[in-house]
Amino acid sequence: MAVVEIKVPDIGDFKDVTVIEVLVKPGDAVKAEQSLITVESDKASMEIPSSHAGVLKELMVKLGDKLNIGDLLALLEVAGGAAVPVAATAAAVQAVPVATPVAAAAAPAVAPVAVAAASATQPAHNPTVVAAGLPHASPSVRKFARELGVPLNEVKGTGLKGRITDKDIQSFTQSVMSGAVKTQAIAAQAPASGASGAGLGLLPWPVVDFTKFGPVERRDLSRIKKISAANLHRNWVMIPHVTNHDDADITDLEAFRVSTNKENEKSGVKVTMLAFLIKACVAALKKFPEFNASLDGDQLVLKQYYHIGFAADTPNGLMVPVIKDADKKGIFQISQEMSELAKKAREGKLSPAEMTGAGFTISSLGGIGGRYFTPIINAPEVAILGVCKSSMEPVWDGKTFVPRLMLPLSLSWDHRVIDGAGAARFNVYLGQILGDFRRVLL
Ligand code: CAO
Repeated sequence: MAVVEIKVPDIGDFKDVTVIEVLVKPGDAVKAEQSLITVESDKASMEIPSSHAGVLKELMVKLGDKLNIGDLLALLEVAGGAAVPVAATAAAVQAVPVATPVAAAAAPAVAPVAVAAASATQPAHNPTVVAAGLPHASPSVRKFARELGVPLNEVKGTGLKGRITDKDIQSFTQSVMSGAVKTQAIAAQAPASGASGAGLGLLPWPVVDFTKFGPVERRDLSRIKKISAANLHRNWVMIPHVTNHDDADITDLEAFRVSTNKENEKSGVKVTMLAFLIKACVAALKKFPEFNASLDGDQLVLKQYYHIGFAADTPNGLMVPVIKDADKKGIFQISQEMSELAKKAREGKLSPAEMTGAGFTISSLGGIGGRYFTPIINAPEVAILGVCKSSMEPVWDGKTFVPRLMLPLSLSWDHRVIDGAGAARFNVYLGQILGDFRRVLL
């Protein structure tokens, strides 16, 4: 028997993360890669796995402890002397962003309809409430709460020493549901102007037995889909979105991209249109800084860094890796990093650090098709650019129609921060850069 020290692996930029869950106890048989504890920063919660298989001899951490990379977590007795560790790197850490699968926001992921009236057993959900101390709940209860999008810090625990139980989660959900129904009733009595602004007055979700109409198959949503669904819902409902559509003439840029790829065939790096779009967006963000910002109460936080997220379609759902400091990188480096990050996203190996910090996001469906769409802003960002498939179109040059390669752009923006004129200017400027990249130098 050998004793192995299990330490906190590389968890990216996160410091002083709090232990919110201890998933094992001394004497437990632990498998390699089995989660030992859950830690949480303001951006993500992460399960930290064991690098070895063995029996837990001693646990060095407790709930509420603050941890950093390299801190000792546990001592593990492993069979024989030559146990081969599993790489407990950040990639092995199971990260669950607090907000979208990429973007980070501290608000709990739950539909704002929950702000409505509450039942007597559970207080109304309030997204601004930050509970003092850590909510106590077992891993299975936490999992249950996560699946339902219930913010644990707002649930009153009725178990031993205030622990939250399955029942508490159920009654919280019921209170939210009955709140929605009550709001509907209140809305029905309210003056037509709806001046109070309270509640959404929505109908309850229809409950349908689909088997009455034909055969069906039930499939569980993936973990990522569940998280992104709750976050997308919040972002869609809480942010007053407007989307401006425009076209950019990329005829010359595409010709340049194709010739660059031909010249550099042997380098193994394929220059993508998305890399040019990232660079063009950086230039536009520099000219219109309010697009690279976040709302914090009555203040706008203007970012002086240029980290650009890009949506990646993966078998498990949507992920948004982030190209950090895109202003300091060239097209080749951005293309290479993008292809590495997209590969990691598809393999489910993105670390929390690789998914956080974006100031602006691009969602490109260009490789797939379509004309325009309305992308949902990745809170706490205030704008997102959607890009569709370019196509040859007849464009009037003042004398005649000429064939030009046109790229459809769809910019969604937060009307609390940006107004229509600013958004139109952003798109026009972006189009000018994509039409002639020399403008970046001006
Ligand atoms: N117009 C026309 N063709 C385009 C294009 C555009 N705007 N953008 C890319 N293409 C073409 C490329 O030229 C390439 O063609 P070839 O294979 O002939 O060279 C092909 O589409 C694939 O493009 P790519 O390899 O350059 O990949 P990409 O940079 O377009 O996309 C990534 C990478 C990760 C963004 C993409 O794989 C992806 O996941 N897209 C989906 C994003 C998404 O789901 N967004 C929706 C979010 S909201 O739910």
